[in-house]
Amino acid sequence: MPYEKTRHETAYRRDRAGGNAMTTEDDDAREGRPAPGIVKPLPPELFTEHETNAEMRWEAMGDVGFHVPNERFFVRNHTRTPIVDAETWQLRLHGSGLAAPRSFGYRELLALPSVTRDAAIECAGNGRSLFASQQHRRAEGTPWGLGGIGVARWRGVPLATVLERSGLTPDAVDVMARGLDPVYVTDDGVDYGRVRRPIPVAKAMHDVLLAYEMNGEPLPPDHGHPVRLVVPGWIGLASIKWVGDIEVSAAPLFSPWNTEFYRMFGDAYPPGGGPPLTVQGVRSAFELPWDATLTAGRPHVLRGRSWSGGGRIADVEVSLDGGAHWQRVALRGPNTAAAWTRWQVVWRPERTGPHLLLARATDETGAVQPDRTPHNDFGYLFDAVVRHPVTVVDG
Ligand SMILES: Nc1nc2c(c(=O)[nH]1)N[C@H]1C(S)=C(S)[C@@H](COP(=O)(O)O)O[C@H]1N2
Ligand SMILES: [Mo]
Repeated sequence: MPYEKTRHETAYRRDRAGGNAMTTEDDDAREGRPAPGIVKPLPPELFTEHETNAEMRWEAMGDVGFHVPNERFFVRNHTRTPIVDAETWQLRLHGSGLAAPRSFGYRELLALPSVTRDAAIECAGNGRSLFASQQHRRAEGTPWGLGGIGVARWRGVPLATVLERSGLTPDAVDVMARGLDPVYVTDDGVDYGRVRRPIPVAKAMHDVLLAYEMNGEPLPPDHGHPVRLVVPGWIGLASIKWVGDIEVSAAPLFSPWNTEFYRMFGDAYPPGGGPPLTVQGVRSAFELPWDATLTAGRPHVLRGRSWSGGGRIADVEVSLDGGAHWQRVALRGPNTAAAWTRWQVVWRPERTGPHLLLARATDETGAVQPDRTPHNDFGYLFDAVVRHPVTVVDG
């Protein structure tokens, strides 16, 4: 077992135990709050809480359009949401990949040319609990169902603009944003420092945003106020919230989040682990409760969504009989790369009892959801076709 893995597991244990770096004062301030460190209310009909994190409930998505409203968007915090004053906040850029250090204030950023784009943020651990429930081999970490995803309309400044105005040098290779949330400390006292993770300069220059608006509003505290990265198509971790500084380097950068965490470890992977995770896989979900109850002998409109970090969704097939027969379903509304697309199918169940509903998406690169995801110790990137259980009862 590699050394990194042991430390990683410890970190996750601490994570599940309710975060870290919280003083007694913080604990007091937390009273009456929905989840440790999350500011917004988390009504149980909309969210499932996992310690410092809040998962969106798919069964509550029926009345949600293409964009998930800010108050319904999932939250993934390593520690807790900090309250950052935008007026005094400064974004500091520094490192060997820049001509000289440079700072930007909030108003300065707002005054730069902005872009708006729809993109998903999805946790690399989304679907992790299915390793246990569907593949009978559990994985370490927050037991997300499929609700560790949301799509929003982000507005902000291209990271490329800010890098160029900071004198990006031709030999820059890595760009690492660092959050202003409390440092991540494990039970046994390992201090990982602030949440940070490098991305290659090519990605940083291509389509990454320094976002200050989410669905037309200033970023809410839980989602990175005043400014976060939005890294389209990549694992959610890359989209660092509450950005305080950005290191731009002429040499590769490392942090625990690209060495110990967010890489593949396990028997299907090289002994030292796979490369740092980047692009998200293909996934689908029904907008139904897990173990939903449906009435026999009448039509039900089943709705769902499919998405991929690799591009637009090309095709979605659904099986309403546990995988024996498949039908192509109609895609509805926008179909945006690195966001998602919606679909629906009408089902008129006749037989009462348990049924399994399956949805399988293919993206424009030809990537298709497999029947099984090779296991990895930390349960990242579960992309297998999900077998969604429902029970049909007499009407
Ligand atoms: N500073 C900071 N940025 C962060 C995190 C964090 O804990 N601290 N969590 C990351 C992870 S793992 C995910 S999945 C996304 C979640 O974004 P959301 O909470 O806005 O949904 O934020 C990422 N950015
Ligand atoms: Mo994540």
